[in-house]
Amino acid sequence: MTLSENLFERAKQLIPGGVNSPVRAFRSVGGAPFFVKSARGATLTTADDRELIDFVCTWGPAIHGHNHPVIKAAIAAALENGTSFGTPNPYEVEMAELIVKFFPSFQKVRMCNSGTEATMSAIRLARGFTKRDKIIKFAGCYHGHSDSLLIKAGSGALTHGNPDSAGVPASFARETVVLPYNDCAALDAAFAANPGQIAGVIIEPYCGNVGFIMPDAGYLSYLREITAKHGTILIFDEVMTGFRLAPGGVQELESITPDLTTLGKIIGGGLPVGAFGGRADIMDHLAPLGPVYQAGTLSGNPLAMAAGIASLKLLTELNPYGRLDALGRQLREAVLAAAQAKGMPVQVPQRGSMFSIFFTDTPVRDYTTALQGDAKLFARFFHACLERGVYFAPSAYEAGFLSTAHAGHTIDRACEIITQSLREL
Ligand code: KE4
Repeated sequence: MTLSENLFERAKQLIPGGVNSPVRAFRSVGGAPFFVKSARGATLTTADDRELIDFVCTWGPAIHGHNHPVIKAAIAAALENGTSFGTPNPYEVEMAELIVKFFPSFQKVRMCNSGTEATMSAIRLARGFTKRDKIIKFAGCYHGHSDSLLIKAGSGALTHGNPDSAGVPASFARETVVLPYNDCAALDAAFAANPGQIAGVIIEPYCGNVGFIMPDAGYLSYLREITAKHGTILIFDEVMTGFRLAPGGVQELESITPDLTTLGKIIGGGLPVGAFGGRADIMDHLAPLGPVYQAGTLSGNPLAMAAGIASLKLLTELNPYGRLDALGRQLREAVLAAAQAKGMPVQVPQRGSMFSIFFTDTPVRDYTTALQGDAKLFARFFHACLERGVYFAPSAYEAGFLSTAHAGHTIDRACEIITQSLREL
């Protein structure tokens, strides 16, 4: 028995499924998860000393690679002064100023501890501000695990075949209208059927939780137009895409100004952080100024803030986005070439350092077409790569991520392994 196998057996005795987050359990790709004891750059080292080239990047935060010395030093320096004060601290102010600098749509921002908290709070704020109850989300988009949003959700919920989680009261689910992504007619119909009732629309402007899916030209501007027309709050969930695809996220790439935005992952530099923000007239409805309550013991935690500030400052210093896109294109070309050499249908949507691999000949543009991908073939591909030292997300419905640490020999080696794996599938 390997150390990972032993750890997994022990974990399963005490932790449901042996994991603290379902998608880690390998249930949709088969086999048992490995346990990681350390990570550095683009590499994970398992409990059994296997080195893996990592295309999950802890689900997005590790844009500079794992355990970056600058981020590590920032955490160590903050640690000298303590771990948590439960009072305002200087780091929170610096983080707020950095976020507002990168995201012009942010007039005010509130820190929290996860992407789930950020989206849950943004939805509550939209409801409190508009005094309406209904929200719109999109099939396959995943916004964390708060009740109103676990309806036709992506990521682990979709991976495990329960996009509509048990335990969500029907009364809650009724207030969530689920629409197909990339469908303007569906938006028209939903607003016509619920006049003056839609508090907010929450969307992953580029989807990263049903695989990686980008919007049709004009879709996001139509969404902005129709929400403004109906006094509905437009929430861009950029927990994954914020600072990942551009300093100012998708809203910078697409020149769209949402009313609220949620952030997470990269802004924590690998420590637990979430944030939400946007129009001041909406944000000022939050306690202690207004009637919408939201709070958190560790919100603005000094260690997490220090790590996130270091991560964001590194992005400013390095401006890695062109290089990350080149890495993404290199990986995309390798997959396309190897699959085409076998006459294997494959789609590899990619933008910057985000991508996914769908085994289908149908272009993937929403939840329905994503599900047409051959998940069984993906599982075989996943294990063929893992055996050779490349780790993709253990699900056909996740995005892959690259970091600046993948450059050079690492991406070349990974492309060789991917090519070999596809050839021998
Ligand atoms: P967290 O609560 O997991 O920090 O963030 C929830 C969330 C919100 N919005 C978007 C767009 C997200 O991608 C996420 C979380 N992403 C998943 C990966 N697809 C987290 C991995 C996991 O659930 O273990």
